[in-house]
Amino acid sequence: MSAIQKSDPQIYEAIEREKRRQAEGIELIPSENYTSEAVMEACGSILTNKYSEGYPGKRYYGGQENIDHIETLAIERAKELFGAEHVNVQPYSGSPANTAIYFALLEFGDTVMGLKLEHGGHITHGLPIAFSGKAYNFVQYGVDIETGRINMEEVRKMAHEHKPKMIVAGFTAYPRDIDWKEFKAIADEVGAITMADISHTAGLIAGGVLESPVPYFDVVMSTTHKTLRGPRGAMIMCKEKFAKAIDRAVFPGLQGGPHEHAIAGKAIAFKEALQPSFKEYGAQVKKNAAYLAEKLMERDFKLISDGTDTHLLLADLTNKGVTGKQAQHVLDEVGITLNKNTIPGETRSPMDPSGIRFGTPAITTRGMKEPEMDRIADWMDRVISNIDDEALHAQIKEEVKEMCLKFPVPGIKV
Ligand code: DSN
Repeated sequence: MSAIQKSDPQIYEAIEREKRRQAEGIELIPSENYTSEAVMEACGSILTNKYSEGYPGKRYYGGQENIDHIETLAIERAKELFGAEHVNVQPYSGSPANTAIYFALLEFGDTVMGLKLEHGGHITHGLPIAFSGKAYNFVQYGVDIETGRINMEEVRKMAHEHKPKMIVAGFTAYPRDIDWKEFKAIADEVGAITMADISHTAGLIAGGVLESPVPYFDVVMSTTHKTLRGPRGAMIMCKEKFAKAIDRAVFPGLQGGPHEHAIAGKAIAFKEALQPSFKEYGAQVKKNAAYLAEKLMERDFKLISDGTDTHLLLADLTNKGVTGKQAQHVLDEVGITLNKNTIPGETRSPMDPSGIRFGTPAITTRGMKEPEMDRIADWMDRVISNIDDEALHAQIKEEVKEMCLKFPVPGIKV
């Protein structure tokens, strides 16, 4: 980083501080991870200089021999990793990818089913104030408030009543595995297109520890930077019959020049995910999350759905007498980062909700296992149960830092 240090000391200092924060703290935000040094090198490479509108072999600019090779490698590796018929690796991120899918396969005003945001969906799954909710007639299903799980009979009933053109099954705050086959069966009963948003679980699916929707669903998209551990960005997989529509919707429908530095990073991440070690990673992410859930429930944490099948946990803190916002703030102070989150049946505002959302992808990348989950559960409990005890917080902050420094973060030398 000597070039940044010379040319822009303010940015340099901020990056150095962020490096320390990442190295010395416990990252529990379930959508975050530590990508490899190889991926970061690609993202910071000279590929950022190139324009390459179009697709491999069909570009609108010259000088594409290397770019075409890189993008083709990314596509081929993604196909192998997920067993997909067609892959588009150009979406800038998850929201543009979802928007491109709707643009490709729906008309404005069409009826679509998606999970409510406050029950674990996403803004692009039909939030009324978002583009998805304004451009399309989203009918939103929820989870059963008692069990915290999706009630597939409810989904079936709604599908038969509303006859959606598309059913979206995708989640940002749902801790349980998804019954893809049942979603597909319901969609077939009403003639709906199936779309899966596996942004959160793609790494676990690639690692073989969660079932994949790819064999069943028409379209499956994912961000590439969460459990998949690649660079920021997204990808769309689909059945061959939708390939042309998806590609046209991404470019020129929605985007201009693809970010080839990020696409090179995606290609590298897909290669990494094809290695046997990635299966071990996926299995440990899941084991760590289940163990953390167990240790927190022993300490009277109320987890939505009483546990997790994935990397993600959602806790209702009402019985602990603190809000999600307070917990996020006080845990931040000791170096444990997670996010406040609404819970199913939320009665508070999204800015100060009842819950917290957290998970194990990033800490598992550092090599943390069950003994560390035990310590994390203990620290979370003591901090949340003593939110005004500054002396305790200072002591825990030191303990957190000491443990973290034993588990290196890729690309950060402390
Ligand atoms: N922002 C992502 C998450 O945190 O889950 C979803 O887009």
